[in-house]
Amino acid sequence: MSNPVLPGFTADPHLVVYGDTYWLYPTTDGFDDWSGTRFRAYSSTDLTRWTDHGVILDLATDITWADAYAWAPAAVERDGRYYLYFCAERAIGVAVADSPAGPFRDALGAPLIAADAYPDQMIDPMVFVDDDGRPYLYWGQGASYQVPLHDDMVSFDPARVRVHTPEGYNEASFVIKRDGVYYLMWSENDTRSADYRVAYATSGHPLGPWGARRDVVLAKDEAQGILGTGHHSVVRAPGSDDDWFIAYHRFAIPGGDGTHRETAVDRLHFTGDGAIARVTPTR
Ligand code: FUB
Repeated sequence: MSNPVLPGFTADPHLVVYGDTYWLYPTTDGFDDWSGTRFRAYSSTDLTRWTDHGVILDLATDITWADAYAWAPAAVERDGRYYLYFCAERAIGVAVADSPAGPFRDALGAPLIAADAYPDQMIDPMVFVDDDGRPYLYWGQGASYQVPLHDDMVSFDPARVRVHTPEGYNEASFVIKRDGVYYLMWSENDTRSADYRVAYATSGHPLGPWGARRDVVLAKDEAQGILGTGHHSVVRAPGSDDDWFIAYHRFAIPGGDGTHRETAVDRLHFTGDGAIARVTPTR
C-alpha cells in the first residue's frame, strides 16, 4: 500500500467492508472552515487500487435542512439497504440507498439529531452492529453519546442515550468488537493540531461502562513528517481471522493542515493480552 490512498484532500475516512470489497466514505476536505458540501464514495478489493464512485450525497440537491459543513460520514448495511450517517451544519442526518455507491436519499427529511439536541457538537456519527444484529449509534464532539438504534436504523429512544467522556476525549467515537471485548476509540486534541491522535478504552458491553483510557492507538510521527493523525475507522479484513486495518486522516503531505488532510490506511495489531498495539503510520 502507498499512502495516501485517495486523491485530493479528504478526511474523517469511514472504512467498511461489504462482502469482499472495501468502501471508503470520507469528508471532502480543502475548504476554509470545513465548508464542503458533498460526499463521495470509493471502493477497492485490495486497499490499493480505488474506484471513485463520484458524488453520492450532495447537500445542495439532496438535503433540505442544511446547505454546508458536510462532515464525517459513517456507513453501515442492514437487510440489503445501505445507510449513510453524516454531519451537516453540526447536526446529524441519515440517508439510505439500495447500493453502497448510492444514490443516497434523505431518510427522514430532517436531522436524526438536531444541532442543539445535547450539549457540545452533534457531529461524528458511527454505527456499530453487534454479533446479535443489534445496532448502536455513537456520536459527539466534547462527549461520546451512545444509544441503541432501533431496527429501522433511523430512530432511537432519547431516554436511553448515555453520555461518556473519557479522559482526553474530543470527538470521533468508533467501536469494534474482538474476542468478546468492545473497544471504544476516539480522537484527542483538535484536528488542526499536529497532536491530533487516537486513544481507546474497553468494555464488556457496547454501551459500557467503559474502563479508564488504556493507551494511545495512533499519533504523529515527526521523523516521517506525519502529523495530525486521527478521526479513524477500523475494519477486519474480509475472510481473515485477525487482520485489521485502520483508516485515518492526517495533514496532507506536503504542506497540509487541519483543513487540508489526506486519507491513509495502515495495519492495526493486537497484542497477546488483547491490547491495541501502537499503529506505525506509513508513507
Ligand atoms: O472534518 C470536519 C471535522 O473535523 C470532523 O467532524 C471532526 O472529527 C474533525 O476531523
